[in-house]
Amino acid sequence: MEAATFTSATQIPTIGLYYSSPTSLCFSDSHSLQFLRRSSHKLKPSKGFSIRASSSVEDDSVVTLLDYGAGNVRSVRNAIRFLGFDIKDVQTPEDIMNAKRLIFPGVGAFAAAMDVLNKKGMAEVLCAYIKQDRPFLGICLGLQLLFESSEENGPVKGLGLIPGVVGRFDSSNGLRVPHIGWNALQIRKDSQILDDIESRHVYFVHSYRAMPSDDNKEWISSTCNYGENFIASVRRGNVQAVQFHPEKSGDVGLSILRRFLYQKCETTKKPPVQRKASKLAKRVIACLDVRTNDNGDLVVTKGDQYDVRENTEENEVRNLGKPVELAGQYYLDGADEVSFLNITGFRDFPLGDLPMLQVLRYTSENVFVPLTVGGGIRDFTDGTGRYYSSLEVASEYFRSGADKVSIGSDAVYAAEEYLKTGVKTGKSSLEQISRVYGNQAVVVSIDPRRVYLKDPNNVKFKAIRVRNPGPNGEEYVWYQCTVNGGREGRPIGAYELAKAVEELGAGEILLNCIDSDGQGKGFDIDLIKLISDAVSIPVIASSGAGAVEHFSDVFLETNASAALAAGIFHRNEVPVQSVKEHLSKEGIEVRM
Ligand code: 1PR
Repeated sequence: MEAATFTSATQIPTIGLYYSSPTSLCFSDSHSLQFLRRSSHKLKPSKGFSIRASSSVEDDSVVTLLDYGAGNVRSVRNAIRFLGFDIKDVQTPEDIMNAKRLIFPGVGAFAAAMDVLNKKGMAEVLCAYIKQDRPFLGICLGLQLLFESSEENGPVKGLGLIPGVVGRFDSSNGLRVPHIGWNALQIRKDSQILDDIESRHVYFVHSYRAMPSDDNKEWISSTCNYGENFIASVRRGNVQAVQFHPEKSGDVGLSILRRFLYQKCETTKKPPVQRKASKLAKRVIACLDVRTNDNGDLVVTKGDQYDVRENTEENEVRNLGKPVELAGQYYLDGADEVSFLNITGFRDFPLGDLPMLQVLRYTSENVFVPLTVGGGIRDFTDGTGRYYSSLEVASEYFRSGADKVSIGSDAVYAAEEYLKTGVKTGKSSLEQISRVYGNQAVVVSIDPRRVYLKDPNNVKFKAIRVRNPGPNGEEYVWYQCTVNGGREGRPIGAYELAKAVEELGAGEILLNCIDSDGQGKGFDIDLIKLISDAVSIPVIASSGAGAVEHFSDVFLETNASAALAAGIFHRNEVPVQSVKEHLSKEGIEVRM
């Protein structure tokens, strides 16, 4: 279908941005600035900028948000505020009926969400609001709840407005579940909010989906293919819902939200662009290892095989920039995700590390792609004897703007225990967090080191023949997991760990390699192939990227879903965009 754009009278520009300070964004082009002045929109100094609704809709510059308190909707709030709207939270069922436009970003599990809606007397009112064809935008679970029921821990009855049952993706044929990443939409009918998408990718993260059928076809505005065609969005009149996350889909996502919020604008046709999204894209992730330097400043650092200190007399911590600033830059450069690893989190208590939480808060105000944070996620008792569960630590990270948390050392201990006893206690940080926030929100970061072997039978862990033999000609290795930033080797291999954490509830694996870290000689293809073939959750290849070809190598030779780099991006050796252009030229689908 053809795309549309806004007429000049109510034109809503595509906004170019640059960072002027760690916490603020500014318009980069005069057109956008002129637009702001012309339509008397205000700049909000503390939040970078904001567009007020234009005078014709000034009274409508409030969005009602149905946040039933089950999890993190901070990103949706940030995106709404970024677009210049104020938020009114639903406190009572009447607030739903009084809404001029309602956004429902469902989070958590289907059953828990229905339970809250029913208990608060909101389910019935929500149905009435939607049946009256009032402006509504459901996001993710906010789409699924419109259906009759879900198989998630069920069957569980939904709102019953759309015929169909929400079921789990079938992973028995090797499909990686959760479906995480940037995928293409097939637009099925006119859907005003999707008019700017054309053939560009949007961000999905979910394990359950609704399927198209004759009974619900009049609702479907787009589908997406992931192993099968599932419903990506629905529309009937003023009621819309999307399975993907517009608040995490970069500028495309913001334009979807903008179109929902500025409904009164007329549209005109826009010529189609050349971008072609057809399937799940391989992701390119920028990683920021963060720690406090010797002056007490939080800096982005970078290790050489995990040694982050300069090789000088002072031996100071390598300083490659400011976390918020760099994260913002990578977002503008086209990174598909940004990861923060608090690399000394294992010895500091993360909730005592307020600057890290502050970094997340500032970053999430202006960066609209997924943010992962890791480091120090574990149960902890502080100096006063107060106990904090790992779930509380993770919750604070989510509240501060993280979409996923990454667990390193604590996942190793949990996997060791599980392999020893064969019992899932449900008490590990991994199990607790994935139970509450879903496994798509939990990444396990593995820090393995090569241990060379002459004979693979000499070890009880999975050993493989590698293409680069060891210092004494050894042809085999096993990959020993480490904890505490590589300081301590543990009696478990990366292969055994990966399989165990998948069973314990990890939704994704961030696969580092200490030997390759910071070397710029390419990813450890043997390791990445081993792990990405062993598990059915997505694997992020990490450590060793030094040139664009290393990214194509890892995607062509392994089943990695994403590739992460740090040093080459921090030192401006290779921009994110060059990596993507190269991958695209090699026929590997990426989000452009
Ligand atoms: O164990 O739960 O507290 O988590 C600590 C986290 O911090 C883990 O995810 C661990 O990987 C990370 N970490 C700990 N120490 C270091 C260090 O470098 N001294 N960083 C560290 C790990 C590895 C990558 C790096 C890639 C790409 N950093 O994330 O960014 O190797 O680098 P490159 O492209 O420059 O080669 P816990």
